[in-house]
Amino acid sequence: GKEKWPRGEEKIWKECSRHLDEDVQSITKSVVNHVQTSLARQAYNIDDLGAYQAAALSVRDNLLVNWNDTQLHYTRKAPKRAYYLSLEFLMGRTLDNALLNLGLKSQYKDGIKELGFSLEDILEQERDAALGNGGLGRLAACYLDSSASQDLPLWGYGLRYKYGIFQQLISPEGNQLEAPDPWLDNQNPWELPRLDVTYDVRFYGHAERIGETGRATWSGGQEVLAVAYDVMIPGCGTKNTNNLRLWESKPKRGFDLNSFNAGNYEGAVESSNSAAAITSVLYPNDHTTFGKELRLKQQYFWTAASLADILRRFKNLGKPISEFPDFVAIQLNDTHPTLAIPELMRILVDEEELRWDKAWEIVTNTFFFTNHTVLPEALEKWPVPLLEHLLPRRVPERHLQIIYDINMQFLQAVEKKFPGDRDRLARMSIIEEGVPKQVRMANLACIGDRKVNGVAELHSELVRTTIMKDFVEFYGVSKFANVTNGITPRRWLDQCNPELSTLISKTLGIDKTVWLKDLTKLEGLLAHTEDKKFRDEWAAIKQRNKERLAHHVQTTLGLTVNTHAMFDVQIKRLHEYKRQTLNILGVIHRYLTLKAMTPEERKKTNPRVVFFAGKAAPAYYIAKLTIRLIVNVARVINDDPDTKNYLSLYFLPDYSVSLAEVLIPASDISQHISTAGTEASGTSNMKFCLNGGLLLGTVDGANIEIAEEVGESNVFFFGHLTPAVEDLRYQHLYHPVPVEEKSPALANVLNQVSAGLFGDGGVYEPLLNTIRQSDYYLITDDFDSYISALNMVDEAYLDKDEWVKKSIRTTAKMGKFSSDRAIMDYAQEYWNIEQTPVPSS
Ligand code: KOT
Repeated sequence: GKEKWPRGEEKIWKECSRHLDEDVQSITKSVVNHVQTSLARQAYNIDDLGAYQAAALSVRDNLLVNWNDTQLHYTRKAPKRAYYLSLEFLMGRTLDNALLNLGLKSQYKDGIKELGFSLEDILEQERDAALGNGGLGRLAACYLDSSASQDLPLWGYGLRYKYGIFQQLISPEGNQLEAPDPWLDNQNPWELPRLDVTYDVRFYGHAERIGETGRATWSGGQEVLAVAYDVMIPGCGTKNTNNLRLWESKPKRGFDLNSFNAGNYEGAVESSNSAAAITSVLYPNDHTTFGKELRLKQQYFWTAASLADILRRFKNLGKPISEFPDFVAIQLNDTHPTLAIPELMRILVDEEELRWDKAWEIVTNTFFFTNHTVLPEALEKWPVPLLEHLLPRRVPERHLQIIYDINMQFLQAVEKKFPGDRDRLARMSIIEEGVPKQVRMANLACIGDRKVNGVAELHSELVRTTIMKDFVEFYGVSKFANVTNGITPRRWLDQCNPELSTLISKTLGIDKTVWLKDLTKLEGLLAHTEDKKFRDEWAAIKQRNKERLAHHVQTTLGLTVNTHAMFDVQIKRLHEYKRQTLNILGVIHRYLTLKAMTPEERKKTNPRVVFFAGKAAPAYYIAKLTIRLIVNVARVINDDPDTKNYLSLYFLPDYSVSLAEVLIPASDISQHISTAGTEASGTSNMKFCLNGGLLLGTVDGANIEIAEEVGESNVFFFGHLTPAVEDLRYQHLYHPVPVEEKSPALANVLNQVSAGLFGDGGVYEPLLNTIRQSDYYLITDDFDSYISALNMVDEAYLDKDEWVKKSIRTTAKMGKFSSDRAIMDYAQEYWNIEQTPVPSS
């Protein structure tokens, strides 16, 4: 018979159901309740950390109400869903964002105050969830926020790393040191362990066929369990609360009792350690691939578990498998999850017993692929022997065989279209010949996907004309599109710059939840640029944000920052293509120029404070040397009584999402100065401009589209353009011109560094030689133009009133760069999913 549902009295279930705590009184009650029952503490022994934990648990209870309603609603309505597969989700802190999105910030502020704490202080207790390296991971986090805010049925899938991006320390000599980031040490209130949601994932081993059945048994190798942890993603101004499912690896069977009983204790726990190792740490490399076995294990473990979970959810709908692409769209964040393509083929052919062609049609209608870089060294390739060794061979070498089969069919089609073009076949093949052979993941991702997109107009064009050129000729251009990146204005304006948010709401005369969800409304600010009082308020907020940053530097580093100077900021991963070197050499040039001036002349200059922050990949020697140079230049110039009022320099250690939230609102000018054509998009450029900071940059990535929106007169552009880059590199190789001739100013700077002005010059030779020799990133070509751009910035800054107008105009025109626009673009143009708002009950 049919089971009675709910069990017990429906009335009692309903009456006892939890609702949002919306008044201050029930909020304080729930916080105190968590202090006593969840933390087992009391009023007399609770500190800021405890108060944070209790408040977080109470907010989590509220999130859960919405999360449950949302998941139930999605299940009942059964809309098509999208899944965002990303190895990185750089979330930062959660409490403040949850309060904003639940609309409970002021109530919690009051409630916390009644209990004797300040909300600002307890927010500071939270550790960042730093499960990402930089732009790619932060983009994934912004997209989750926007998907919930736009009521889109989207889940994220990633890994629950025990250790996030390393903590950066700076040694007395100025070297970067790395320490682990044990972010889960004081329990994470934002995740729900789903210890019952598990999947088996197998590595290594081999298969034997059972008789004539075609089925196979698997033996040997390693069996690992994927356990789900769910992270709630609240939307702004909506009940919709999406899910981020992170997998943790565990040994399948605890440990091996046989070895244990035989007295081999170490052997008994060894395999259990190796299972746990899979999700133990985020790889800290950005824009490089290392071919490490553990990284490949992470990728397979995560894609296999995610696909199994997605398939199980689809099967609950009771639809035929042929309708899979009508209910499921999967976005691959770069090539890292590309093994999902052969894995889905394996499931469809081996387990669902579909014919190859039918399975391939499903696969190529399900997946979508975003490329985030055209730098050749960042394109993933895996050695065939490594794949062969690692993947479970249920039927001998199943995944590789599938990859080979995909490749064969594809190359036959290419041959048909371009008969006899062997070079083309070699370039387009998934397998790169060589010793060893390698699997080109971007080729596989392109072939197995519905659409490929870049992340800004210029970048998407470069994808079409460089790395995917052959594929455009084969498939036609419509498969290759653009979705310019975006950022969430909730975190990157309202949370990080609450005063500016309040001023904007007041000036526009609308509630913030309205313009935060339709960012083009910011254009309304343009009508107020001539209002002196408004401009003064605007400038005063920038000033207070500078003071907040100065206070942060004072309390963390013990250094006093001149808040009357212009704040000039470059914060991002350290990489040669991002050209922090250009910036630091420019600082040295400015220092030398100031030194050569009389005291009277110096007084007429524009005082400047330069901030750097960013991590270098632990094995990236040149990037680490750049940090060392910055730190040592800072030491010298901050101490020089002749110049220190006019120029100072800070390297802020351990850059993070939370540090960005303090730095960005305080910037007058920020630098995005990559060699043209190398920065796919950049997203911090958008964050600075949204907060009224002006942009100094090259004609690259999203800088171009920002300038299109705010007008070229409001940005400072310099440097060679993308089409010139290839030529210049050619000249460097075949017609080298000494730096002395190209830029005497730069030559002088390099010589001063060599000569030891900032300590042992010899240390920096390898870095200086990258510039003197091949200069792949065109420092010598762009230096003079960079210096003139800096001078233009100074000149513009001296006209304070005009500067503030530029600042307002910049913020006003940033509507395009909301991640809400970007996520709706993916939803409509790619995934074909619909907004599915949860009715407010
Ligand atoms: C890292 C490793 C391999 C391939 C690509 C990457 C990568 C690219 N990591 N971060 N990116 C950045 O992605 C951002 C979001 O799209 C862009 O704004 C930025 O320009 C990329 O450098």
